[in-house]
Amino acid sequence: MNTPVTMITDCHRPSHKMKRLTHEEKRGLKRTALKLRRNIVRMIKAGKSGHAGGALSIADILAVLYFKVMSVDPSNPGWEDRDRLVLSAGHKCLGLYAALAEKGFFEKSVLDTYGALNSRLPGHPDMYKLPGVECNTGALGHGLSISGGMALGLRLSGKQSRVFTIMGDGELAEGSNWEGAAAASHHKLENLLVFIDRNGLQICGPTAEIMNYEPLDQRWASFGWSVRVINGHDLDMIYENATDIPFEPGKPSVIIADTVKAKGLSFAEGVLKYHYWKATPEELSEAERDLDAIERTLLP
Ligand SMILES: Cc1ncc(C[n+]2csc(CCOP(=O)(O)OP(=O)(O)O)c2C)c(N)n1
Ligand SMILES: [Mg+2]
Repeated sequence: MNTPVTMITDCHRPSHKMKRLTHEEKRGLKRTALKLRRNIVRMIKAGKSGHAGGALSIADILAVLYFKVMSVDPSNPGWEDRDRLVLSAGHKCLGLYAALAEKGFFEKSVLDTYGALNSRLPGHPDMYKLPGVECNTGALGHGLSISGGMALGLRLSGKQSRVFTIMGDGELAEGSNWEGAAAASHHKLENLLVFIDRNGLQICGPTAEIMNYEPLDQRWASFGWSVRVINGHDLDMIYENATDIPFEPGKPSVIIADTVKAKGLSFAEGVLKYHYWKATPEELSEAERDLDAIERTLLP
């Protein structure tokens, strides 16, 4: 592809709009991301298994979005002027549940019902069961088009609200995404920001081997998007770029976030089988030890 790429790698683009985290804000967000990872392990412990890998790889993105970027009100989940988050890769829902619970959309004790019959936390998110879930996802490849519709609707209603969408790199194999990408660019959806969680793995192997869509930056740029590539665990980069949309006037924005699947659990990081973790008691103890070790690095 010969399309010019507007990509900025490890972005620190000088911009009058670009905001920065203070030292204290960053420490707070690190603690929040750790809490999200603890919530994810708590649900796995309750349900004995679940899609942990992809939930853990987006924990830092979710922490920054819910705790520093998005305008949402847990006491009024249907507030018309809220920002929306669409978890297109719905199987990563343990990450979403972890963030919504931490933010106060529901009691944390609900996390312990994961995997139980009639739980409000099903294996894929259900907006009719849980406040804060914006739409039902799980069948990959639908969230981007839904997000585009939301973003267009918000603009037509004169709202300032933004739509944040999280997709998996394996999810990009679904052809419907590329219709959604073309439509978002056609409609110049400046209020739409997509994160691609490029953890390099999908359900049954490396994304590049199962269905290679690289170079992602050029591909998205060729669809008319403004593209940036960042380290998806770098809280500063997530914040600075997520608060800088639209990256270019008249275009939707996409962040390709390089992440590590199952980030935070030393024995599981980048290991395929933790896409869906059937947890043994020993692994759960090890996970807690790993998270305790992270916590010690955050002590004052
Ligand atoms: C339409 C559809 N086809 C297949 C699946 C089964 N499936 C669940 S997760 C997954 C892999 C997704 O990989 P990726 O988007 O990279 O997510 P990750 O877990 O790496 O974060 C697949 C194929 C699905 N959920 N929906
Ligand atoms: Mg993946």
